[in-house]
Amino acid sequence: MEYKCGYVCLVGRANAGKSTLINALTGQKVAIVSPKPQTTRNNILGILTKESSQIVFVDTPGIHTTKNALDKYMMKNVRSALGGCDVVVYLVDGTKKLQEDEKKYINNLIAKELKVIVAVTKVDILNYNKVYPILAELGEIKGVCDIIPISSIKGQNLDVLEDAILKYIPASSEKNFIYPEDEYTDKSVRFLVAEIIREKALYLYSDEIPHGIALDIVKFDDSDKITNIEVDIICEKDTHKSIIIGKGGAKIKKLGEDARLDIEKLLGKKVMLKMFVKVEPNWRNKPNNLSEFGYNDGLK
Ligand SMILES: Nc1nc2c(ncn2[C@@H]2O[C@H](COP(=O)(O)OP(=O)(O)O)[C@@H](O)[C@H]2O)c(=O)[nH]1
Ligand SMILES: [Mg+2]
Repeated sequence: MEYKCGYVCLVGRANAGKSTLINALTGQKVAIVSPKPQTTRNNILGILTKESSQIVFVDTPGIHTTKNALDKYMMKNVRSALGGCDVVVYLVDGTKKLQEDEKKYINNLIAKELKVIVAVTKVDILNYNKVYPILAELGEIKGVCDIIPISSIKGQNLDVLEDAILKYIPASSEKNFIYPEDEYTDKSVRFLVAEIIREKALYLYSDEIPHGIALDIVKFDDSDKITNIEVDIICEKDTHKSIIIGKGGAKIKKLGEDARLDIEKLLGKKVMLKMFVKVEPNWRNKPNNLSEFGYNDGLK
């Protein structure tokens, strides 16, 4: 029997659909998703184990220009993921025009001798006339292994993508899987809980507010029938704090309700969720704050 095991890095611009794809491929919600850029801040592993293969997908923050220390941390995550992978899947948003800098980025990956598969995403909301020119344009890039139109939401062509990936994953006659077969992510339950709250905040608040939020889980008590969780919501300004709380506490109540339902799904238990809003000016530029809120894992 032949076994395959390796790392696959998902990269591409913000909103291309990386996190939605990793969730679709693993069948689990490992990464939060929103229509806003910079939803994903850390590298997140999604592990797909089958009889004879284990593919470890790495979801990365979208490629973007850096404005603060948190942005720089996010771009370090992308570089570090690329360093250790067997295959790169570069996601192109099928609903947008292909940009020159994306072609350049793909060419750079190929120049680094990485195996690059390009996935054109969101084809469920595109007609054939729109997809074809993108495929033709991508086809002109020399050295791309495969170009595959996909829809993560409708599950279209995900099997084709998986087969294409497996072609480039190292094989062995022994089953040397990296992770236990029942594990689907490297992230802790606490991390996933904080991410669920951040996802709900991305939908609930507009403009800069959700981008300036960090979550600090100060209590996580799983010993009772009900899991008790206390979370500090860190924001950058007093004005943001009052928006987060809302008139008479209405907004934060809604945030808590939305998040609690998903956290209960994740834990399979009832949850009591308490949230407090704290102001930490300019935390996105302070190394101490960044590591306190989970955005520092010794990346170079
Ligand atoms: N219609 C459609 N929308 C998608 C698909 N994949 C992602 N999206 C949407 O695109 C937006 C960005 O997705 P996300 O996975 O967060 O992108 P990321 O920034 O690359 O991780 C979200 O609103 C998703 O629901 C897809 O296959 N079809
Ligand atoms: Mg993402």
